[in-house]
Amino acid sequence: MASVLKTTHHGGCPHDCPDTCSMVYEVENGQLTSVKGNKEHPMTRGGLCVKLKDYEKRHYHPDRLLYPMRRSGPKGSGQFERISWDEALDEITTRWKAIIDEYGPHAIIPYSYLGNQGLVHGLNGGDAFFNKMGATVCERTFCGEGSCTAWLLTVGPTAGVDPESFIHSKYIVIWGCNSVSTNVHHWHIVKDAQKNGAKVVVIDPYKSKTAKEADWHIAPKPGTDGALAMAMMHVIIKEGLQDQDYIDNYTVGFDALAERAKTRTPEWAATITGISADDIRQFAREFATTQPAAIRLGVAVERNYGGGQAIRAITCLPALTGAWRHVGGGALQFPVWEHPYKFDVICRPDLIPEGTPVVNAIQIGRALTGELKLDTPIKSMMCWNANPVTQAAETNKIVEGLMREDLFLVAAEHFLSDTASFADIVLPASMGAEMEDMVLSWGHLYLTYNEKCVDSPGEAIPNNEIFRRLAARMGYQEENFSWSDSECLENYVDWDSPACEGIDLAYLREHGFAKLKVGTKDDRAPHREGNFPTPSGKCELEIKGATNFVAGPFRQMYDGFQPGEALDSLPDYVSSREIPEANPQLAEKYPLNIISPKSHGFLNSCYANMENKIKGQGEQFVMISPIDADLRNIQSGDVVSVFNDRGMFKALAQITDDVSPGIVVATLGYWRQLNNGTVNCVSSAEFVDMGHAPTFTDNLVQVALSA
Ligand SMILES: Nc1nc2c(c(=O)[nH]1)N[C@H]1C(S)=C(S)[C@@H](COP(=O)(O)OP(=O)(O)OC[C@H]3O[C@@H](n4cnc5c(=O)[nH]c(N)nc54)[C@H](O)[C@@H]3O)O[C@H]1N2
Ligand SMILES: Nc1nc2c(c(=O)[nH]1)N[C@H]1C(S)=C(S)[C@@H](COP(=O)(O)OP(=O)(O)OC[C@H]3O[C@@H](n4cnc5c(=O)[nH]c(N)nc54)[C@H](O)[C@@H]3O)O[C@H]1N2
Ligand code: SF4
Ligand SMILES: [Mo]
Repeated sequence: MASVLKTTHHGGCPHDCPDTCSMVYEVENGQLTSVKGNKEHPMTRGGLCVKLKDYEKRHYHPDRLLYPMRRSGPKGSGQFERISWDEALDEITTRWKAIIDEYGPHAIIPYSYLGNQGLVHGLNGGDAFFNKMGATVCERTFCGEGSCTAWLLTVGPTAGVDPESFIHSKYIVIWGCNSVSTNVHHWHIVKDAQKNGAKVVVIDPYKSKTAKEADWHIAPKPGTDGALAMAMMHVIIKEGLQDQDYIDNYTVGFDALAERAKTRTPEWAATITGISADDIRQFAREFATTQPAAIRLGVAVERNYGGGQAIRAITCLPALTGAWRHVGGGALQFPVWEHPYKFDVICRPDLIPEGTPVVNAIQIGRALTGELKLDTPIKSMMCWNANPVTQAAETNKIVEGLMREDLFLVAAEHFLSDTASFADIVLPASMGAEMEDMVLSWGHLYLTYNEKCVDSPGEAIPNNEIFRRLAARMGYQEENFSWSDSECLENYVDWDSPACEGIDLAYLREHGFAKLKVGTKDDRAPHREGNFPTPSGKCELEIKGATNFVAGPFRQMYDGFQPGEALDSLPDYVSSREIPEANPQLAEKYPLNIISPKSHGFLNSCYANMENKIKGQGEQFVMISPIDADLRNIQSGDVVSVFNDRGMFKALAQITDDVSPGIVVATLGYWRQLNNGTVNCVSSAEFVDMGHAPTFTDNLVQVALSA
C-alpha cells in the first residue's frame, strides 16, 4: 500500500476579520485534510471561529466554481455554459476595448472589497489594473472610513493600544463591537483581564452575545453615542476628574472643548440616549478613576449620520483622563496604521489619470440605474472579493442595475454568489490554501504568512493571476503586472522599516507570523508623553479649519478627489437622519429603528450558502421586543415582513427583551437566492458625516405579519 504523505503548512485566514488568525494546514496526498488554529500564535491560541474550523470543507464544497463560464440564459437566471480561459479572457478584453473605443474608460468600473484581505490577492492587482485603464474609481468606504477619519483627525495614524495589552487594563469599554462574534481572539484577552479583576463595560443598543458577558451593559439608543461621550466629558471636567497635566502638555483645544461640554449635561444626554443621568455619571467617574482604562472601538459606532463626530468625542476621552500614560490604557481602533505596507506600490494610485470620476461602492445601485448622474454611464463592471447584492445598500436598485441588458458584468468568485448569478462571464478564483500571500490584519500587530500548499480545483486561478492575464491582453507594460506572487510580497512590504527589524519573508515562511517591532504587550504605551502623529504632535481635541476627507487604510487614499466640506472644529452629538425625533413624518409610517450587525455564524455573506453553517446560525430572524410584537399581533416564530419605501425582506420573528421597544435587530449575510429579500433591501445608501461611511444603523422600518 502506498504510504500517505502528510505535511503541515503555515496559513493565514484571508477573511475580512480583525483577528487574521495564523492557521495550520494539513495536507495528505495533495488534498487539504484539516485546518486548525496555530497554537504558537498569542492571539489565535490554537482555535478558529465557528466559520473556519472546517475550512477544508469550503475548499472542496460541491458548489465551488471550477471553470470559466458564459451566461447562457436571461440575466440573473443562473444559467451558464462552460468556456475556456482563453475564450473568457478574449471575450472580456474584446468587450472592454469596444466600450473604451465607444464611450471611453470611464464607462467601466471595478467593484471589490476585502473578501480576500491578502496583500497580493486581496489588495493588489485589480486597483492597479483599473487605474492603468483609466476606469471610474470605485471608492470603498464600507468599513471604518468614518471611524478612520475621526481617529486620524484626533490622534493621527497610531495603532493606539496593543490589543494584547488589554490584559493589563482594569477598566475595559467595548464600544459598539460584538467581540464574541466578530473579534473572538481579542475577546479571550478581555475575559482574562476580567478574571484579573478588570470591569468590562459593553455599549450596545441591544443585548448582544458580548453584552451578555459584560459586567455592565449600557444600552444607548442607536446612533446616540456622541451624546453619551459628550456627557462623560461634562462630568469628568465638572468634577475635576481630568488629568490636567496630561491635557496641558499633550492636547490642544481643551478650553474650547470644556466650554462646549458645559451644556452637554447627563440630563441632556439622558433624553437623547435613554440612559439615566445617574448611570452616565457613574460611568464617567469609573472610567476616569480606574486606570488603566482602555476603549475598544467597534466599526458599528460610525453607522449613523453623527457617527464620525461620535468617534471623535470617544477618541478624546483617554486624553482627558490621561489613560494613555499606562500600558493597557487609551483606545484601540485599527492597529493597521502601524503595519508597514506600501499601498502606493500595491494599488498604484499614480496611474489614475487626472479628472477620473469616482463612484462610491455603497451607491453602486444609484450609479447603475442612472439615479446618480454620471457624465459617462457605466457599461461594464467587474466584481471580485465582494458581493454587493447582499452587502451594499439599496439592494433593489443594484438588482435593477445588474438586470440591464447593456451592462457587461464580469465576476470572479468561489461560488455563484447573489452578485455572480447576474454575471455575463464568471471566473473561478482560488481559495486560501491554494495561493501564496501575506494577510493584512486590522485587529492586531502581527504579520501573517499564508503558504500555497494545494492546487486549485478545476481551472480556478488566484485573483492576481486573473489580473496578470487581463493586463497582458490589454497590453499593459508596467512591471508590477508581471511580478510573481513572491515578488509582489517582496515589493509590497517596507521590509526596511523599524517595525520589520529582524523580520523578512524567509522568517515568515519559516514561522508563519511575526509581531511587528512596535513595543511589546507589556511595555507599549505609545502616547505616555504625547507623541501623537498629528500635525501638532498632540491629541487634537479641537481642530480649526478641519475638513471632511475619506481615509481608508486598506485601499488607495482618496483624499484630493473629494472636495472636503468644513467640519465642526469640536466633537459633538449629531442626530441620526431616520429617527422619530429627526423625522417624525417618516417614523409615523416606519416607527422601528433597524440594526443589521454581523451574523455569528457567517462572515459577511460568506458561509451563508453552506448548509451546516446556516444550521448553526439559524434562518434569517428579526429580534423584536414583546411590546412591539404585541402591538402587531406577532407571535414568536411567525414569518414577518420588514419593510420601508426602499424594499422588504422576510424573517422569523424572535420576541425578546434583548431589544428595547422601538428597535429591531436582523443580522447580515443571508443570501437573497435562499431567502425572500435581505437586510440591505431596507438600508439607505446615504453617507454619514465623515469619510463617506455607510448608514446601516440609520434606517426606519415597519414590521408586519406576513400575508
Ligand atoms: N462572525 C462574524 N465576524 C465578523 C464579521 C461577520 O460577518 N461575522 N464581519 C467582519 C467585519 S467585515 C467587520 S467590519 C467586523 C465588525 O464587527 P463589529 O464592530 O462588532 O460590528 P457589528 O457586528 O456590525 O456591530 C457590533 C455591535 O454594534 C452594535 N451597534 C449598532 N449600532 C450601534 C450604535 O449606534 N452604537 C453602538 N454603541 N453600538 C451599535 C450592534 O448592535 C452590534 O452588536 O466584524 C468582522 N467579523
Ligand atoms: N446591512 C449591513 N450591511 C453591511 C454591513 C453591516 O453591518 N450591515 N457591513 C458592511 C461591511 S463592514 C463590510 S466589510 C461589507 C462587506 O461586503 P463584501 O466584501 O461585499 O462582502 P462579502 O460577503 O465578504 O463578499 C466577499 C465575496 O468575495 C468572495 N471571495 C472571497 N475570497 C475571494 C478570492 O480570493 N477571490 C475572489 N475572486 N473572490 C473571493 C466571497 O466568495 C464573497 O462572495 O458589507 C457591508 N454591508
Ligand atoms: S474569520 Fe476571523 S476568527 Fe475566524 S478564523 Fe478567520 S481570522 Fe480567525
Ligand atoms: Mo467590515
